[in-house]
Amino acid sequence: TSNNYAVTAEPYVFNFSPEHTAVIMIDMQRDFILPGGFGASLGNDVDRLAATVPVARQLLDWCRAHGMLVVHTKEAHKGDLSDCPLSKLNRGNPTVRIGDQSPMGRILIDGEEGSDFVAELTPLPNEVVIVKPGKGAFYATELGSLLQQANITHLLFGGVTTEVCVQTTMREANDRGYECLLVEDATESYFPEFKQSTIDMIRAQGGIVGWTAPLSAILSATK
Ligand code: TIU
Repeated sequence: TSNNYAVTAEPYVFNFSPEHTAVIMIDMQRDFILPGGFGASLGNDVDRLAATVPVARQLLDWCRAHGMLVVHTKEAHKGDLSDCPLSKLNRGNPTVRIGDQSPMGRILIDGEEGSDFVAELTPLPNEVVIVKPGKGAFYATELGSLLQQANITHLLFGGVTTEVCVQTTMREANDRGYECLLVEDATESYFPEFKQSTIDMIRAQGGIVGWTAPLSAILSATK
């Protein structure tokens, strides 16, 4: 099928067909967005990220209404930490480390309260959840084979944080041949200048990593 939707995007128009497009919502977890979790333990002001939640929800709802494949990722480790490299566990000087107890259970451990998605972005029963040990969603996960089996060629991205897990995953996807668009107001960073730089570098050089556009451009995409 032809790419029958046209989105006004940077650096130029992004064409896609919902049938061959997935939305990938990156790591909209309490551990990054709410106080007392992993993001806060690294010294970040997590309040910045909350504003992106309703926008991310609108993106998901548009994609759901258009029958698209919906993928949610979560950065989370096994309880025994066997999938967490020591380099990641020991990095920096956080107040609490991955696996330690927090007000939302053990930090960044799959199944714990903090590792779960914020309420507004709870996956529907028919949607895909990818648990990933790294920043990129392709590393050590089934995402690549799943997208291949579903005949996906195009990806829309939202989630947190823009320059860490979102950018890493978008670069991984770009190298695998996917046409990628980042929804600018459905993503956020603890550092506003890093978000803007990431958007700038993705769409520089004729779209070296992909496209970016605000949610309004998706909602008003022309057929
Ligand atoms: N620290 C930071 O900005 N992000 C992460 O550690 N993970 C994600 O981006 N999900």
